[in-house]
Amino acid sequence: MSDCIFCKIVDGSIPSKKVYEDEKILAFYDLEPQAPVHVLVIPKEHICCADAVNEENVGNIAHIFTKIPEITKSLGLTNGYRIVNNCGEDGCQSVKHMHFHILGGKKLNGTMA
Ligand code: D5M
Repeated sequence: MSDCIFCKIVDGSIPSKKVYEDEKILAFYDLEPQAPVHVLVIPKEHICCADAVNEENVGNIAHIFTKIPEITKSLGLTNGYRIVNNCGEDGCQSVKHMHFHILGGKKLNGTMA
């Protein structure tokens, strides 16, 4: 999508600090970190949010989860981490390209909302 900032990160027209990339997914540091380690993992395909996951594109999302152990190990997150996905207005999703926040590097607080 031409006006999507994460699609622009995928095509290289907006720079990012990459931590992992393959043909289906990209992981890069969040610009506004909310934990000592804060990385976003996205499908390269533009999927707006969890509401738009279907049988055709779910392989890209599944692939993210198969790579998260490798990505988190490379980030030194050997004692756990949190995965967050915000969806839509009430979920406070600000970038409308599906992404998973990986947060860690300290004992995170226990509240979810
Ligand atoms: O989270 C969207 C996240 O995306 C938020 O934590 C900031 C981050 N962000 C926005 N622009 C960039 C760029 N250009 N690089 C890296 N990180 C970025 P949400 O769940 O939608 O609220």
